[in-house]
Amino acid sequence: MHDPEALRSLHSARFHADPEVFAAPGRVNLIGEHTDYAEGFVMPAAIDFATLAGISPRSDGKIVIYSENYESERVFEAVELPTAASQHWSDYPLGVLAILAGEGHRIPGFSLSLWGDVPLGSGLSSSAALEVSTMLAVTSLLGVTYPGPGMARLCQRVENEFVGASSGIMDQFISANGVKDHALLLDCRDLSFRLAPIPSSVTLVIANSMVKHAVTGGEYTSRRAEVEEAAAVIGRHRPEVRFLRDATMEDLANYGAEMSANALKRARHVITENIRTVAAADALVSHDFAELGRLMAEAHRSYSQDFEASCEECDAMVELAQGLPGLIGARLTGGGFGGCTVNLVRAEHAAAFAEILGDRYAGKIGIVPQIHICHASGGASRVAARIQPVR
Ligand code: GAF
Repeated sequence: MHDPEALRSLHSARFHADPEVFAAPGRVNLIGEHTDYAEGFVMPAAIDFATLAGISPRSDGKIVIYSENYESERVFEAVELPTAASQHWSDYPLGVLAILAGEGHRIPGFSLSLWGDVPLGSGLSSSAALEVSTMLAVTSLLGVTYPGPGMARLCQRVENEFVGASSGIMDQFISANGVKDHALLLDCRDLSFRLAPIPSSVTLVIANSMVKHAVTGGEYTSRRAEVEEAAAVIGRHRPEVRFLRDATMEDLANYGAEMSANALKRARHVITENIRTVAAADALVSHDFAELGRLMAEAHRSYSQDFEASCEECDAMVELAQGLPGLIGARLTGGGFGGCTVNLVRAEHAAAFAEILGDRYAGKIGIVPQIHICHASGGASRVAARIQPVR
């Protein structure tokens, strides 16, 4: 992660004020894809890529937001903030302000600097990191504290209500509540979770196919609609089933013929994925890596064939990892249609694994991938306090 002191210096030089600095991580999901909005299970870990947000108050009633990544600044009157998205990077911080204003907070003037190293559009939740870091910074300025799960819900509302992406709770939850050296088995129904330690002998190797993915795009939304269609069909017969979390394979055998062919396949993925995700947490906790790898392989097949959310490049990245020394399990991670694969790899083999996988992928696909050796990190926090009085 970038040095918070560097963001502090940048902020001080730009705004002549000393900021408090907050960080929120991106995430990788080990297993449990498109299950969060079906009130099911996911098992993500926060990673050591993050967005940093530096904030200091202003007395002129303006809100000035600077992104170092985009080298772009936007200026607003605190009393006249935009109420709709404009397909701009600033939608995420502005969405945070809109949701907080809707919660009854009066938003004062401030300067905000943002910098992040979560690769954009790679399925590693750069947008959740941006929302959560901004949320922490602004609530700290307001003198308000939200518990981690509540903050995650507010940030999910930024996506759903302001940005216009119909995403679930996973990304914001893990960014706000991640625990160093652990994955979280999260129950997306009540947000309870169980910690699954990732032993130091196991490394997260994240391989970026370099195919861009977008949650705001049509594919994510249409998959979600198909999942909901399947739940609605089952619910006509069993009204207690409102989400696929409560559906079974027997329901699909009984009522699948009443669904569109796509809804049936999507439902098969979600129902089996929930079972695999809980089993994978047990396998990780009990160090049964053979079983964990088997479940990840099955999850990838289901995600690719039933959910049809992979692509040729990501399938190749998973395929090319097979048989490499140290591999425990590999699958496409995140919202799908591009982005990254997650590879659980024995630590002593991680560097060689990354190199060989990169070469194999470049040779086959003709694109040089970015491959990151990551560790499970802690969730969002304040990383630097204000040290000088504000001028
Ligand atoms: C994206 C969404 F933002 C998450 O809520 C989740 O649905 C994921 O895709 C798929 O598991 O990251």
